[in-house]
Amino acid sequence: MNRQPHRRYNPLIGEWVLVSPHRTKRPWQGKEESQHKDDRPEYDAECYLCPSNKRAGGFTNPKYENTFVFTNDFSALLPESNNDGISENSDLFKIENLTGECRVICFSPRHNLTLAQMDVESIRKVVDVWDEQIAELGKKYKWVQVFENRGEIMGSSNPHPHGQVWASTSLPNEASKENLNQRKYFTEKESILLVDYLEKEFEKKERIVFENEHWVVLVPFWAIWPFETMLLPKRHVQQFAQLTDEEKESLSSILKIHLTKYDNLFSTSFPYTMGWHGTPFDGEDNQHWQLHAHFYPPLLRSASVKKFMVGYEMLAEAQRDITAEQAAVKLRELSEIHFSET
Ligand code: H2U
Ligand code: ZN
Repeated sequence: MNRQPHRRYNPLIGEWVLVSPHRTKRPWQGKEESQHKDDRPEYDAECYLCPSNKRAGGFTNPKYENTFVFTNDFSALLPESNNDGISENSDLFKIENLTGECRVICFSPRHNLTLAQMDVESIRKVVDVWDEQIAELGKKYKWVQVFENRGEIMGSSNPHPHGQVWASTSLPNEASKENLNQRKYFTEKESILLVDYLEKEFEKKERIVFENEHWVVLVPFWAIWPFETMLLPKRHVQQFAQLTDEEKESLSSILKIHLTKYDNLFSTSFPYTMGWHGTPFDGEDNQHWQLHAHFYPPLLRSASVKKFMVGYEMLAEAQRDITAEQAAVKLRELSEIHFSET
């Protein structure tokens, strides 16, 4: 299976990925991302997110000491929208109104850190903010998307350590696909898709990267991005609010290790988009849901060569060269000590 082209099915979203392991030997004369030396100061007077600084929206940040959450000054979703004039619901033209909120989460007052470089105690504060934000926004909105866009290559607009949360009255596409597929599996098998999947992965041991008492990081069988991973609790947990204090503590420490390994892969501050998927807040009991985080990093073979989702990917289906198993081996073997400290 490791050499021949094949397709793998992603049961979580109901889509296929083409795997072409024999292609890893092809020469590369394409784009190489320029590498910036990370010489950020601890505090940057020009940064919109540093404590006490003025933001682009005109507001001034408090002199925060741990985390700081504010409403995005350029929110993609708004709590009130008045779209009465443009409602349309025919077969070919549909418009749906939605409301929502977008917030920015500063992970640390220190401009020159990343989650990977923060200590476990400070990462725990970020975990608690995620927890609080999901609980608070979940009271008002059906879907709460916590995420982090890291690195210039991912379009992150600011190097200050931060993430975002967007909440909306309707389920976005990815949430909707995962909801549907997990529900279908639950109805047919009376068990939970990702819980069953994890059990099988523990038997096979081919794609597990790292585990601690409560959590596991693995490269999913159906991964699309070269070093894509999922982070899952070892027991059935539907939503953040169900995590115990101990589980949040060990989540903080597995995050530290996972992100350190990522940085060590190409000795660079590893870019990625990560985010949490838990039950929708739609009033259903949603037994079929299993909480998990996705990590989608774009780098392929070095700190400067990224994978592009173009051509066949845009027109036909996602494709990868290095297999999920090969990626898991690479990640597994990496040190848990950050390269900058050795
Ligand atoms: P990204 O780095 O992932 O783009 O996130 C930064 C967010 O911060 C972005 O959504 C917001 C941008 O709208 N922002 C503010 O709300 N106020 C500012 O002063 C700068 C950036
Ligand atoms: Zn800053």
